Amino acid sequence: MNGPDRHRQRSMRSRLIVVAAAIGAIALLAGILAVSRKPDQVRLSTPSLSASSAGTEALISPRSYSYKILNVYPHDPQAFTQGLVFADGILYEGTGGAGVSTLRKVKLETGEVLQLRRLRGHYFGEGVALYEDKIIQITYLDKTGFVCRKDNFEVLERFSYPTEGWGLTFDGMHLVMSDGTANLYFLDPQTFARVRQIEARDQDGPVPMLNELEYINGYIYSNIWQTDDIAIISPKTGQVAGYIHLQGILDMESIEQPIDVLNGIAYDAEKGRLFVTGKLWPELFEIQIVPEG
Ligand SMILES: [Ca+2]
Repeated sequence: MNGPDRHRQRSMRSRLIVVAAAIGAIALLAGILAVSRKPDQVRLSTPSLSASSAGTEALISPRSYSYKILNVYPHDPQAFTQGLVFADGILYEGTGGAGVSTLRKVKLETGEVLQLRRLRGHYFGEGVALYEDKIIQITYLDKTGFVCRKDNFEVLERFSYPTEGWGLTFDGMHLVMSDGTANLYFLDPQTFARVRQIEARDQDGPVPMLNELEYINGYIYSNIWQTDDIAIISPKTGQVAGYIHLQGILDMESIEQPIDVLNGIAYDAEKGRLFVTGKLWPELFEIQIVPEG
């Protein structure tokens, strides 16, 4: 290699080093900006963990969220809420109880029941999810799900699954189902075949008692049975990215009737509204989640 060629090669190497250094500086700056996002800039339903950080999620403690009540709506105090979803400007609700389980359409603002289907016999209604023009309702112990027309609740078909049925939601591709353990099962929405499953985990291990579900902006929100907490779960890894603590949301001093636990999460994707309620609760809340600490 002669002199000029060596010089050109050295000069090119210098330029490459400068370019690489510039790219590194830009990447570092972007990283600093990303890390310095203030907590109040975290949008509703968007935990601080990104999908790209899924591999490191196991090392990070779940983030804590509190809540702010934006609106309070009436809720049927006879409704043992097991499934809740919002679409078409109304709530679709599945209720449980032996002999009294229902599927219903509910007017958000008034709590008025617009349409109601009673489940026959011993079927104990659990989670509900919408898929295309259908609403799917699972049951507690009968390993049976019902596929109904969304408009008139006519039963189109039944399907079975091997576990108990607790919560149900649709993530845009699969139905996601809970069964009271820490597992979430992803089902083909047409054949109901199990495609895959994940285990919800936080820094202390598996998180069981996953109950009513709602898929919101890339995460699965799940009531934890017998608690006032909602877990925000990565559908890729099962890692719990955050907990929403809803202690005190229902003013117990003004409640005289018997009530049961917090259960029921619905999301109005169009307007970004998050709704929660509970079994036999006389109220349903629109909330904003607020990062703690
Ligand atoms: Ca739901």
